[in-house]
Amino acid sequence: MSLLSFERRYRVRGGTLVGGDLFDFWLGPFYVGFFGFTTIFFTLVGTGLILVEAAAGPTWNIWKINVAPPAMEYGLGFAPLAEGGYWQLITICAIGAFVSWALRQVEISRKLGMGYHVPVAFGTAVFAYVSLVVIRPVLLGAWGHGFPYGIFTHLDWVSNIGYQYLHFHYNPAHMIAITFFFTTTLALSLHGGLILSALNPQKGERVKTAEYEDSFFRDFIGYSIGELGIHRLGLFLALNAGFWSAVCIVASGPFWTKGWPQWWDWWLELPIWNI
Ligand code: 07D
Ligand code: 07D
Ligand code: U10
Repeated sequence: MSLLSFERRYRVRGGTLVGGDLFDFWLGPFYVGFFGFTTIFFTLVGTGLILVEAAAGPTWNIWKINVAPPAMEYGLGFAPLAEGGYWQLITICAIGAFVSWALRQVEISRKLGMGYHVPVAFGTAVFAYVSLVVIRPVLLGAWGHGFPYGIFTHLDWVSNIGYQYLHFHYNPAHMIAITFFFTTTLALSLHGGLILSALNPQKGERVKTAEYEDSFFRDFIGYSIGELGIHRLGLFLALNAGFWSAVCIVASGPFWTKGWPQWWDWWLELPIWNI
């Protein structure tokens, strides 16, 4: 069935969470839905606010534009627009747009009678973002702990926060997150490589079946996780990468204020060394 005739068959009403039939239509290839409108709304307003702040700032250089969060003195209150208020409004728009995007994925999944795996996966990225600009700042008592919106300034923030804890690589949750990121890449490269090697043969060769794919890994490492299994594993690895990232940054400050190398002193303090 070609993609176009498939779309005609499945572009049917229903599955919406909000708005009933009102927003239940497509514009070109895009499903709109209530959350399509809210995505566009928050994106336009948020991007507009970045442009307003940029217009007031010293540069239009895309790498250097910066929208800074309020100074620490404002705590968890509202700041005047030019002193971090824009950052606060942009953060609201960003969360509005990201959550709308996830809910639009939910509506599309419902329409097609599919699982919610994609929105759950995107939800983990949104959670990581919210941990940086809401959860950690609230736990520390000031919006000023959020990261600034600028291509290079957000890198400066990551570096500065890293060195505030002396050596961020000693943060155990950061280690776990990094290991999951690296393992995700390893898994994707093995999976991408295996599928291409089987399904995209040289001219004149036959396409190979799943049995070949299984046999490759059985011959190679003695075990094949299987067709469904590799996708479960991939999702598990990627979700954990985002989740442990959120843990590593929320831990820094609210739950651990010294340098991360000192965290490992628990090892030296184990009672077994004192007997
Ligand atoms: C490939 C999907 C496409 C998405 C892209 C990003 C914008 C921003 C905004 C001018 C994989 C589009 C970018 C809309 C323009 C303004 C105001 C996704 C793909 C191409 N970062 N970060 C980048 C964001 C944080 C860090 C690049 C966003 C944390 C480091 C891009 C967020 C920390 C490095 C970018 C965010 C952090 C980067 C490439 C939000 C820890 C780099 C991103 C909303 C997570 C790299 C100059 C990419 C770079 C980079 C965007 C958050 C660290 C500009 C939107 C605070 C160390 N980040 N980032 O490919 O080259 O993602 O920076 O949380 O080295 Mg970042
Ligand atoms: C937050 C992005 C969410 C994005 C969303 C979507 C749009 C739309 C539109 C394209 C989480 C945005 C979409 C805007 C675009 C169109 C059309 C993703 C987010 C919702 N670190 N470190 C991490 C490594 C060091 C430090 C995470 C490695 C140093 C701090 C990850 C190294 C010091 C923080 C990671 C390394 C340091 C981190 C980031 C190596 C600095 C964080 C991934 C090899 C001196 C951050 C939650 C992530 C974190 C974080 C990896 C080094 C500091 C595990 C591999 C030693 C302060 N580091 N790091 O979180 O945990 O993605 O954030 O050296 O805050 Mg680190
Ligand atoms: C995977 C897979 C698989 C596949 C796949 C894929 C994973 C085996 C079957 C998918 C993978 C790929 C295609 C590979 C490449 C992907 C990446 C590397 C990931 C990164 C992706 C990108 C960088 C691309 C990003 C592009 C995006 C996000 C699209 C941008 C589009 C839009 C902004 C439009 C979105 C549409 C919406 C929100 C709804 C419809 C709206 C419109 C059409 C606009 C019109 C507007 C309105 C109607 C609203 C009007 C506005 C209002 C009311 C607000 C007004 C307010 C004011 C203030 C003015 O495993 O299987 O193969 O392919």
